[in-house]
Amino acid sequence: MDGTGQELGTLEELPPDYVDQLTKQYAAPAWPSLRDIIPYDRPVCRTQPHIWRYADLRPLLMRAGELTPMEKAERRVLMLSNPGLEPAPFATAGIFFGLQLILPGEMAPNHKHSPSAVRLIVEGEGGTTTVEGERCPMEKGDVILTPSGLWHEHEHLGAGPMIWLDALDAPVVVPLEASYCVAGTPQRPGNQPDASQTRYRRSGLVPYDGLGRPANDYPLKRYPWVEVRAALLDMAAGAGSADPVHLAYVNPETGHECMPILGFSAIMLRPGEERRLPRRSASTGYLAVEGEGETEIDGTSMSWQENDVFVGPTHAAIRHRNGSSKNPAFLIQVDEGPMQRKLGYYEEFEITD
Ligand code: 1HN
Repeated sequence: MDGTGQELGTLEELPPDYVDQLTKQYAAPAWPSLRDIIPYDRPVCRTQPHIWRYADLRPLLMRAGELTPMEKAERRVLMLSNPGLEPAPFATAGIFFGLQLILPGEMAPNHKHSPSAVRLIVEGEGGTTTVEGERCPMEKGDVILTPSGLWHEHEHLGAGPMIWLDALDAPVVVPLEASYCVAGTPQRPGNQPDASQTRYRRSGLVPYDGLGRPANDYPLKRYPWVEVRAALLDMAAGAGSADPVHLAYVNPETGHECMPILGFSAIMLRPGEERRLPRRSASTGYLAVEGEGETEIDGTSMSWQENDVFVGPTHAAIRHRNGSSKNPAFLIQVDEGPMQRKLGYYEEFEITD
């Protein structure tokens, strides 16, 4: 039954010879499958609420380090594949998540590609990602941008494994048949600190020499977690107890989201805090940077700990709970908000019940 109370015509009701002729012309009537394209009231989602626990995945990633040398991998990544989207190796309909490992002394060679990638650092010390000659140290919780078309390579001169979560917009770029990669020769990074420590040291201040010029697309590649965490704690101290403590990663020159397709933001849940979110048109992924808690997505409850990754579909009802009554918990959120806002279909729905 249709939402108007009207039954739409089916393929079976049409004369078989007519359907045959259409098929031969590679054409088809829309009305028998119209509701597959535009279902009433909310999309039909294949993406399922799902959690990948770090305790389960870390040993498997370390094993990949033993099984597959870097020369055989180019990028040693385990793809987090949503059970509802198989065989596509995507975490949600719009987000690719992969856990990447490099070991001491290894290098992931220089390349660039049309999908954009963002690194959310999970574990380790002494690794760097070099983006267009800017060497970015990788520290736990850091967010590092490697936007579409920019050269990037990873190197690990420290001790112990270096592990991070890759967030790519590949589920958007691949089906649109626009995904490809170019291999490069090693970069020659300068030895000066990255822009978060120099030109964009503090929000509200931008280099004077940029005034009046067109804004740079990616002036800041690295957002150090120590700064983000401190900003969240200070925001919480100044906020009303019911206000969300939630900061978006933006381009410091424009104030716009830091990436064009995927959005990145950091959430602090106060000790004991429980928060129900308005349903939103974007799908969502989370990395638990610190703490423990429980998140319910469309009725599926998932308890998480540090470094776990969990996701939900578009239009989902989401509720977070900090499992500790003593300590704050911190999540990094990923969604397709920037793309949906640009295309004009981003929505938030009021909580009605
Ligand atoms: C890629 O190029 C990287 O550059 C990481 O580190 C993960 C997953 C799929 C395709 C390309 C990287 C990737 C990737």
